[in-house]
Amino acid sequence: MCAYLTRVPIIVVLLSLCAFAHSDTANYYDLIAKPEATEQVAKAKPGCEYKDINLKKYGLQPFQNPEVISSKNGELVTTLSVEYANHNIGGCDTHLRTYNGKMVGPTLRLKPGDTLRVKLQNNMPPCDPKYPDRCGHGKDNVMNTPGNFNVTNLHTHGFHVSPAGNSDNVLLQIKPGVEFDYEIKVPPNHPSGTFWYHAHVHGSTALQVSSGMAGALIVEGGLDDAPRIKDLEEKVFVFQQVAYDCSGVIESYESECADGIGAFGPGEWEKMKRQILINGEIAPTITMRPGEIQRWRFIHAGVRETIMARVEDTRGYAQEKLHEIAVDGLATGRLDSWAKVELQPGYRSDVLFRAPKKAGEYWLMDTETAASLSLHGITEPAKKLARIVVTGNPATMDLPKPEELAQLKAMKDFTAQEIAKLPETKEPMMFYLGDRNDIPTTPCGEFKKGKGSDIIFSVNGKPFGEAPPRELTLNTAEKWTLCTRGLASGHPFHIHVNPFQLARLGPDGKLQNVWRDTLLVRDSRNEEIYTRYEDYIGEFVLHCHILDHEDQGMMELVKINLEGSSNHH
Ligand SMILES: [Cu+2]
Repeated sequence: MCAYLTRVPIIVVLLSLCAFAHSDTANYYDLIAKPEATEQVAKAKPGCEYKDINLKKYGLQPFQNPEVISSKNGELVTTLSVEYANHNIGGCDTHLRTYNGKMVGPTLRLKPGDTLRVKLQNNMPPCDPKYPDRCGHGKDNVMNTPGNFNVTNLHTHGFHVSPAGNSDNVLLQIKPGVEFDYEIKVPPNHPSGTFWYHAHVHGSTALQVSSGMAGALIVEGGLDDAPRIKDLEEKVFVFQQVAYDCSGVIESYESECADGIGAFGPGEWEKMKRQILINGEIAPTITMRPGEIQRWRFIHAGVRETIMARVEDTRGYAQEKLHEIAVDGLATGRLDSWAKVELQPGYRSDVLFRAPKKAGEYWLMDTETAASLSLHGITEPAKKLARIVVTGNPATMDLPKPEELAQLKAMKDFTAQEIAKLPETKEPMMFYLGDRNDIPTTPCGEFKKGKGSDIIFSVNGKPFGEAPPRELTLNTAEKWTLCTRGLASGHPFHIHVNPFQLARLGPDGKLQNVWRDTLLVRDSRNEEIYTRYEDYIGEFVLHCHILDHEDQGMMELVKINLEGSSNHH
């Protein structure tokens, strides 16, 4: 259907519909006409067909952490080159946008108080009016149309740093042939933990991140120095959902492949049968001694689906739990022992894992997510993420003690009394995907589906660029209500610069406080979060971390003003 649409004038609405055109079960499918049966079908490049990947042949190699670049004398100085590279993934010769030609960006490690100096070189092919989606939003250059595919920038996801100038400024656009020096000052009191970086130009975020343009960003200290953690073998897992199409490329939202599979629509990732990669590798093999404990830093750098991480034996029975010590990089001060760790796009989780006592083969699985709980309303079948081989002499190792972790908690919680007194932010944050005529009359109000098909991706009914910035005041704290309304069942909320506190259900079924920078907001439940605006003024964004939703408008500009200079009180 989308290939067919390219023969008629392209308008935003049609592009939006393309993103949904191939789902059988999504609840918004009935808005969309069925594709013509006679559609032209492009032939897959050999090895790039949409079929299961042979793990024995293309995976199971020893687990490898990404290359590490560490700060020295208070500075981390490095270059990230954005360039095409050829890699064979599961038998398919791909040609994808990368950092430094690698399938995963280097891990950047620094300390609180350090300065991150990244020279970002855009070595993509030059802008060319013949390809209007490479340096602009398509032929008519309409905002919130996917585009800017060869334009880039750098976002330090989860960092509490300045969003202005040449710091974590995602409003910058680095064009092909341009290089730019980022200088990101990590404050001396910055929490230690697992963060990540990725490209974030409006229009191309999904396309670039889903090509593998992401890497781990680690602030050292804190948990790293704790007894019973500091000597553990550490692994970084950058989970990637690289959605290369039947030609081994990601160049368009309008696939030329069989049945249109390969664009960013719900269900298409499942139909592509691509593997979730870890640091660019297919199902790597982790070798551990019986009883050995390792520290794993999970980063969901994918854009397509939920990962429910669990360790199983080869018959599918759950094994040792994953003991979570940090959420979105921030030490919780606890050991939360989960049967499954939930990772939505943008989430991080630091876990301790103790290998089973019995030698043998185990698997880190992404267990099935039911349609009712999945991001796109479609069942996500179980997937193998990594093989764990337990072998050798047993190790006797202890998990950290509660008091050792408690003193390392990264953030100071709001007390119940403080929460009771917190003012509500100006208006709730409602993710709305649906017809322009069906927007609830008040944010987070009731949604009634009409018959229209003027689909928008929005915050509070305003696609990005249609609303003035949400203005906030430095050194204040507020309570926010987050909700999802419209045709999709949930969107992961991410806000730059300042993390937020919320109460979640812990593994014991009781509410517990946690600080995050990314949170899935389901339409079945409004979320309440608490946040302080500290240290930094300037403009930045909040958005849905299903990045193709962001690129199509599900993003809002946020502006933090100095005290006394805001205009909304
Ligand atoms: Cu979304």
